[in-house]
Amino acid sequence: MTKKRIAKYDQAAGGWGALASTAKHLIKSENLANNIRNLLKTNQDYGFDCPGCAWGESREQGHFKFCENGAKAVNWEATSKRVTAEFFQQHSVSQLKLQDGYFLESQGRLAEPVAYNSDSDHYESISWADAFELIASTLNGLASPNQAEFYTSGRTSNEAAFLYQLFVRLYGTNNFPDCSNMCHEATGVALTASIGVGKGTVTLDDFEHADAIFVFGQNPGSNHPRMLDTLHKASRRGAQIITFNTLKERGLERFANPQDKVEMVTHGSTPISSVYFTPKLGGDMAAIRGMVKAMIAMDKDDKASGGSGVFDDAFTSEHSQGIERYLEVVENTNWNKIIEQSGLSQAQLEQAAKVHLKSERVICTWAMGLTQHKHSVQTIQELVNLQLLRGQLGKPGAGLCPVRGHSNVQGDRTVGINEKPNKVFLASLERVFGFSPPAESGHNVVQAIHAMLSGESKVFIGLGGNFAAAAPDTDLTEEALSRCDLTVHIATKLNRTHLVPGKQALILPCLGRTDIDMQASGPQKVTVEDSFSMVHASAGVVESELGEMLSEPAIIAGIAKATLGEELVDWSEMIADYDNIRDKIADVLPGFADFNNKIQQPGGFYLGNPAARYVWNTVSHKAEFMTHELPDSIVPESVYGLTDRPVFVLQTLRSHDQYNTTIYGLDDRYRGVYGQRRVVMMNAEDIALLGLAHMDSVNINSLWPDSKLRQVSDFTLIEYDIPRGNVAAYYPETNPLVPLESVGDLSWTPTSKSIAVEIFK
Ligand SMILES: Nc1nc2c(c(=O)[nH]1)N[C@H]1C(S)=C(S)[C@@H](COP(=O)(O)OP(=O)(O)OC[C@H]3O[C@@H](n4cnc5c(=O)[nH]c(N)nc54)[C@H](O)[C@@H]3O)O[C@H]1N2
Ligand SMILES: Nc1nc2c(c(=O)[nH]1)N[C@H]1C(S)=C(S)[C@@H](COP(=O)(O)OP(=O)(O)OC[C@H]3O[C@@H](n4cnc5c(=O)[nH]c(N)nc54)[C@H](O)[C@@H]3O)O[C@H]1N2
Ligand SMILES: [Mo]
Repeated sequence: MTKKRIAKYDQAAGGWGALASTAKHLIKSENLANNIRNLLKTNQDYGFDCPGCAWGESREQGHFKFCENGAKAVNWEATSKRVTAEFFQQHSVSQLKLQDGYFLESQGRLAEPVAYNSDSDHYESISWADAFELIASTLNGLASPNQAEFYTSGRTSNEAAFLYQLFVRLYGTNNFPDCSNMCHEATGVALTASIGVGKGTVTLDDFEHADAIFVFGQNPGSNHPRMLDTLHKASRRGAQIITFNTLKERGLERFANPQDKVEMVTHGSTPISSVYFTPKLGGDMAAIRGMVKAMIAMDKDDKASGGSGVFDDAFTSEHSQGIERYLEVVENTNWNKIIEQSGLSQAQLEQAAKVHLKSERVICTWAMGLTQHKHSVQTIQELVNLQLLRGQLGKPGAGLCPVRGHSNVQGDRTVGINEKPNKVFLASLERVFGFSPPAESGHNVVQAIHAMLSGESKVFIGLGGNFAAAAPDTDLTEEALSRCDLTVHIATKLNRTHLVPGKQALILPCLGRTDIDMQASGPQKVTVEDSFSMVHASAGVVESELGEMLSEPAIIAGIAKATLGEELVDWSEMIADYDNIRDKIADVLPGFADFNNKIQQPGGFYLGNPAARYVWNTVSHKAEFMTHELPDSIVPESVYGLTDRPVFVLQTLRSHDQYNTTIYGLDDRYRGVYGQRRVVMMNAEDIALLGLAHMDSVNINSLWPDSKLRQVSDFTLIEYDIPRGNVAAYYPETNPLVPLESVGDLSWTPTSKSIAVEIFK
């Protein structure tokens, strides 16, 4: 572990620093040979899909296709350390609860199934058969299938996810809370209403043709490092990259590509963003509206001087609906409100508008900076409106690109992990499997927590993930889990959630992406879908000591067989050869015809996107201009009355050394934070206003109109280049501050990027 210190990082992102860090994490992994072998197979044809992020793979040959943070993810999984029943004999659950997440995951891979004994407060060895029987008898003993919650985290393969949703729907519920509910849900909701499909419209090739790329609310330097490779190439061929980010993220400023021999030898680097705007948290809707308002003025000027205007009138009249009302509402939004809410000047927004107008082909990308606010759906729809006005959908080099998080979160949705399944999908399941699946909506993450708290739901099953740490309002979420009759965790590593058992609890160890998955017919592959709707195969390569671990599909099949028998589905046959699962996916989902053949081709196949072909599956069969007023304020007005202290808006975000709740190390190199995570970043003038000083130890309280105290303490206040009134701190340490009731309109996503807080000594 490095020593605690704060030191500004002023080099480019990537470069030798990234290689040095990769080497450090490799060496630390005490499984060096395997890990190097693993890295060489990452994202290669016939290798495995990187469990890091959902960015796509370039088809270039001869490249290594992992990044510094992908390497950390691979190393972390491929450790030779094992957590066995003996480990649990030595440590009670109460003792383990005192440890942090870093310690828990560092103990190694979970190696055998264990069951919680509440008398001794220890997990103890249990056979797979007994574990499956305990789950089956508990599920079959519930008064209604809707009393169980089936969570999914987005690393799960298409095969495991499809089998899981099939089992759960046969059992009788749509209670599918999943990580997507906390992530890109707003994207799905917004895009479905606007353009008739909840996914991005671009492919990786489009980035080679874009004249401008607008990057909203994401930090690719840490979270999608392979995206920097794409932006680096775009920047070098002269494309404009316009960034909107509350923080000056190093990777979006300058990048030295470790794949570029000249840059590495000369210690050179490439500027990434041509223009970098730092809006206030939650200010992007106002910023985009400002751009459109500026464009309207330019359109009028142009037409007045005999031009044809700046919008793509041919596109909007043929393909869209609702433009008049939208333009009227934009014209009626006054500049003061736009400037106040975005924190950007009129001149800046006019400049951004001009870059957009000068570019024939524009891609807009975004991630959590847009999706985790109260008005996220409205913000994303505002962005769609901007693109529609200029006809930036459907043509090469242009479109919408939500950058997904977990490596298969998009695929999981495609194959049916959805608490609000559409009718066509359900009808298909019914046709193929001969049962009528439940039609009423199930619970999302926040609804599941409420249901467990109230006693309505009694069983929680987690296919991966770390629910207790990732969900909002940590105290309430832990309380919810502990009220269950049974909690079950299918996982690779020990985490906080496993230490919040229900009355009974199981931890079931599973294989990861890098492991060889051997079934009756031989070694298996699985499939995943990336942010660009490319579906491809992934197969583990490393022979290691797997103990009693089973694959995710095998565990799901075991639970399903014990609970439902094999009348409607031959679960054993399904897992003997995953081709059988894929044949069923192909029967159910139209885009997957000939699935098993298609994944033979290197790079996989493209699922397609109707909106990218001018086919709009909306009610009107046109792209919709969805029109909303700007929000009155970013956090509820009522919180200002709750305190005499100044109110700040807090965003909770990722460091460079973590994968969601998995902490690899305590450094956040590009932000100059070393050896610690309990820091809160604040503007120097705000620190002075509070009468505090850089490096002071502070408490943070969140403000919400209920009587619950939500507080984290012993945070170090650090001076940071961040807009006044905004602060930033790491997730999951600050999840206790996110009120369960504070969710996005229509999306139910916890508002992790805009929490009202007060900060004091
Ligand atoms: N190494 C690594 N890779 C990952 C992950 C990881 O934890 N580690 N997580 C994966 C997952 S599940 C996801 S969802 C993605 C997350 O990828 P990101 O969305 O990049 O993740 P965050 O760290 O939440 O970063 C949010 C970014 O948006 C900015 N931001 C926050 N609020 C606003 C706002 O209101 N407006 C604007 N314009 N900017 C804002 C922040 O300053 C920050 O740069 O990454 C995936 N990849
Ligand atoms: N405050 C705040 N909260 C947030 C966010 C935020 O930005 N701020 N981001 C949200 C987002 S975008 C997301 S996606 C969620 C993430 O929420 P989750 O997906 O629930 O969390 P992870 O930390 O990714 O889960 C890590 C655990 O997954 C298990 N695991 C790893 N690999 C595998 C595997 O191959 N199979 C199985 N079965 N298990 C595996 C390991 O046991 C590991 O401990 O968190 C959300 N929560
Ligand atoms: Mo995510």
